[in-house]
Amino acid sequence: MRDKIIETLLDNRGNFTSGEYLSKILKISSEAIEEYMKVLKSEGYNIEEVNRKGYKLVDNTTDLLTYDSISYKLDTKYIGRNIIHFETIDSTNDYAKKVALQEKDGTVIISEEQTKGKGRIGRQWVSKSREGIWMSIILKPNIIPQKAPFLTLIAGASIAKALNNLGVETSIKWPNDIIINNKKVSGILTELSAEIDKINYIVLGMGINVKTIEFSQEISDIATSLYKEGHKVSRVDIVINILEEFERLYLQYINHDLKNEILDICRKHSAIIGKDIYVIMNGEKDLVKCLDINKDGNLVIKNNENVIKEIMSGEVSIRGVEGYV
Ligand code: BTX
Repeated sequence: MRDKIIETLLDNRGNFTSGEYLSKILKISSEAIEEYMKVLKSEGYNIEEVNRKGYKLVDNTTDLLTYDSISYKLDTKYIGRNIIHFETIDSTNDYAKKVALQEKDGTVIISEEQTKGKGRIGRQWVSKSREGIWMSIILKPNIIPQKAPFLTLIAGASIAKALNNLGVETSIKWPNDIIINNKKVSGILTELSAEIDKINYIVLGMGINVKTIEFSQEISDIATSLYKEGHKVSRVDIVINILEEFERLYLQYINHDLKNEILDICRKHSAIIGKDIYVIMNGEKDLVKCLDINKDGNLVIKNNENVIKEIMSGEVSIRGVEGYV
């Protein structure tokens, strides 16, 4: 019933829906409608109520990242068909790992805020309430564990493509950052649970800064958000686009081992191909030239002795010669 009320308000977005109409089509009393409205308001929906006109969803709360707001327009087979939404949580990746075995393949965990958002190798990911998209996708593909790191590239490609669909140009800093204006607008954290020859589950975490205007001093030089760069895009639309793009590219990869479109997006949007970059590995920092991303998704570089090498994603960090990219 709750879902039907939201759906009706969404169908009538921007206009008032009268209580009488709701009680007629949903076949419940106007008192019951009032009770449901109270519940929805307590969940964070901003519902305007005007005597004799009825109820209207105020636009900015159609941007809550709930199952109802997202599933309303989502066109996927199974990625995001089950969404678990929190107002606040420690980390969506940590929660996803706890429930991965019992939840369906393709389940999305999403939270308005993370109190312990994680980056790679124990780093922190700042995830303030309603300022961005903090979500994790639970995946159980029937592929060998060695093929799992490529999923980070698929995630990066789908974020870049999704933002591009919404009119935002980004670049990808291999393997796991999305960049605007030389600053990080999004990061990806892939975690894997596997036996030697079998994946139990993969948790693909994505953080996207959408509405933040002021970043803390520690990250203000390297972080940016869509709003800060002048792109006022709805969080719901971003999530829908990412899940749709991700499912398409992911199915190509796990079902048919097709990587071309993914690699094309990663190369076309690459922030580092053709540039001199620092590769930081095990505390060592080497200046190299970045040549390409190869068919396995590895970075091809030429070191200062002119030797061409392949670097796998994982524990490497990349820095630009003159700053973050
Ligand atoms: P990373 O290790 O590449 O980046 C983390 C570094 O980025 C931090 O050390 C800090 O310098 C900087 N940073 C921290 N917060 C932000 C921010 N909001 N925007 C830009 N830069 C920042 C990248 O790790 C992977 C991040 C994944 C985050 C998602 S959110 C949903 C999921 N749940 C979870 O706990 N993590 C993932």
